[in-house]
Amino acid sequence: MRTPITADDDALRAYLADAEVPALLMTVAHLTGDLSALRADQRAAGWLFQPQGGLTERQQERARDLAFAALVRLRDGEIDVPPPPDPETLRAITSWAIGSDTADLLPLLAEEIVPAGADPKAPRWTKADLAPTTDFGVVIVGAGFSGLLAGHRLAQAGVPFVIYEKNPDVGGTWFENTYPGCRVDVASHLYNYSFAPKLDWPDHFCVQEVVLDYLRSFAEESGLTDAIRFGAEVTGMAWDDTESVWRVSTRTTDGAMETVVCQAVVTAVGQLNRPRLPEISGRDSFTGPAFHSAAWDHSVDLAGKRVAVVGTGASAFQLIPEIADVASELTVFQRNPPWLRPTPHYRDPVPDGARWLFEHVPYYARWHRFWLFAPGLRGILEGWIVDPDYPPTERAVSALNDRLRSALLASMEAQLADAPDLREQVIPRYPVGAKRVLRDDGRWLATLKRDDVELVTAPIERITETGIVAGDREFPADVVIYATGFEASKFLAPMTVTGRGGVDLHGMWNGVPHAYLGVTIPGFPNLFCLYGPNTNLVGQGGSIVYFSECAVTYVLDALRLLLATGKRAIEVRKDVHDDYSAWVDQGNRTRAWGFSTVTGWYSEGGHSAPNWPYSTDEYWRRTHRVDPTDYLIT
Ligand code: N01
Repeated sequence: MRTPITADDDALRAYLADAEVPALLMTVAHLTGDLSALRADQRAAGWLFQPQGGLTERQQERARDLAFAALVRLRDGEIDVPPPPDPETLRAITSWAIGSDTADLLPLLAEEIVPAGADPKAPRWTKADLAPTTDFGVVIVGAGFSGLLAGHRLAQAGVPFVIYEKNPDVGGTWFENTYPGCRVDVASHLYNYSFAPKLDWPDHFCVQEVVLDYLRSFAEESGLTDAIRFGAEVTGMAWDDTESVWRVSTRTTDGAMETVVCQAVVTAVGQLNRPRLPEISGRDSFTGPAFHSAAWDHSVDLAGKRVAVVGTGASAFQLIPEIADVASELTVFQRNPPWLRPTPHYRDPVPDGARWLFEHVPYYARWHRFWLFAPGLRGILEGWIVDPDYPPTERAVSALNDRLRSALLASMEAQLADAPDLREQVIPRYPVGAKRVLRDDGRWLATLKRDDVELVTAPIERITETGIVAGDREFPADVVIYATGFEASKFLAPMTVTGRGGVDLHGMWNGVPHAYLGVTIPGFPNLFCLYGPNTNLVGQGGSIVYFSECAVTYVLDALRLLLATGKRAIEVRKDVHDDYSAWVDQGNRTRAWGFSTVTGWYSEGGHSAPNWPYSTDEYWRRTHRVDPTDYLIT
């Protein structure tokens, strides 16, 4: 919550030195109502990728001077804190910031630029208003980011619910992934609920414990903890056509089984939850400790050990630099190298001045969030779109994609000047965006250059009792760590899910999962998925937390519809679902990950089950309200 400004002039100047200047200028225009601050020659032309939007020192100084004057007036009571911007002002400020007209984005943006404490996405109805006597309860599966959010919104609407969580704590992936170096690679200030922003994130990209603490505090403060059954895994659910209820089977950690009856189910089990161990011959013969990155064995002391890590995805990228400092030797087995996006402040703390600004300057945190979010609304997506006339290859899928490649390549080449031999191994041979682009502050390549670290790119042939064989060598190891990712395309596995007429969901999907807006599935009434099929963002800006908010808004609206009509079941029409799925598949086929043949979880077997191929605002628009004509309400 914001606290009043009492700082003297010198302190104000010092705080402003740490500002994100484009966001600061937007704040100044809003606070003062003087849009002349938004001069064409003060625009952040490099807004998509460059620090401070590419503003020169001179431009930044001018902006800080304006901000200083505005903060002094605010502190001295010469101006009041204004209401949120009217549509015209919102359009002027945001269009200026990103260099294109934002008229079509205004309803979405109006939810973003709000006073501290506002929650414009909260349901504006309660069950008590709509259906006070209807027996209606919801089971939520999972107490991670999405499940807690769903619980919070249902509580706001007065709809009874219970959350089943297989772990002994909240957090989901942020509880389970405790490997050294684990941190979020989406900016922390975006990686929280829009209505519960944390203004004092210690780092720009916070470590796992801090994200987990945020979720624990949220659960406590929202009163959700009592509604969570910890240590209880949902093993399956079956729709009862006669009663129009779901029968949900659970198993506790001590083996007790239970079946609960509810009117609706919300699954919030994540896409990246079930670790995938590689199918490599001899894997079980290794006699030393071996574990997956998402099930870290903290009882194993890596100090002085020869450690082998399989994989160079996002998890390996974070843990390898950490364990290189402890292990006596580290061997890294890589199939495909990652593209690296320069992010010099990736491991830096948020400077004191910036924290002060977040906590004291009205709306600054909101404009800063918009600034982080804006690439998802305009800009980034275009870089992944396949241009059939280009023509696309495994080097690049469009001229813009090739320019991105050149920029990332230049940053890598600069780091490889003293290690030319590594070049062949670490420069990807697939288009930028076909796999997750990782945030780079130089530590990755610096680690691979170490004398006690060896990068092996020969394919792994087998695992022995004492090490890993690749190419014509055996690499001895005391410990093997599998940073080999998750069963991202196996949605809702290993639960059994049975819908109308006893249809088995996994059988119906047959390895190709789809859901309308990632949320609803024909034949499976009153079942709602969060972070479901095709809702994973590929660097479009925004965050999965934002997508979950969109999906939860949609789920609540569907429940509103159901309760308001007095009906018992809401089910997406098959034709609507199928048309939508075809549209999403077509989008994915024409993105870098759909085009490229590189391996990875973005696209498997020629189909992308996880990814959303369009813009963030497209998802917002489609999930903002339920169109009743899309559904059968019976
Ligand atoms: O998993 P991955 P991850 N032999 O699937 C390799 C999120 N995340 O856990 O590239 C040899 O990306 C595989 O090789 P290849 C984030 O969304 C977020 O690292 O497929 N190698 C790859 O190198 C991320 O994208 C954060 O050719 C094998 C690696 O293992 C997602 O989680 C942090 C192999 C798997 O990489 C998954 O990341 C961490 C085999 N048989 C993760 N099988 C944040 O910061 C697989 N590989 C928020």
